[in-house]
Amino acid sequence: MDEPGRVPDEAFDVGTGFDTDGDGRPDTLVTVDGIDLVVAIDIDGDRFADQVLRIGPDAVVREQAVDGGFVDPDDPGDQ
Ligand SMILES: [Ca+2]
Ligand SMILES: [Ca+2]
Repeated sequence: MDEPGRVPDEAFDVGTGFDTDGDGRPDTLVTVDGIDLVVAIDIDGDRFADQVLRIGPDAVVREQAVDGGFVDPDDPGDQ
């Protein structure tokens, strides 16, 4: 089990999500992580989310880095 309140590091599979652009393939997954609403969006059609937005109870939208190539290389997480 993952720790509660924590989104797994692996890519979001949006295959169970919504098809928002009508091309027949799911591209957007909406889920809940603790008190945050998480919206995962697949942009390039490979079924894995390229953009993940977290919307907190304060309605502030935060973009979460996704392991898919556009994570900031200066991410201080390794320090
Ligand atoms: Ca689609
Ligand atoms: Ca993708």
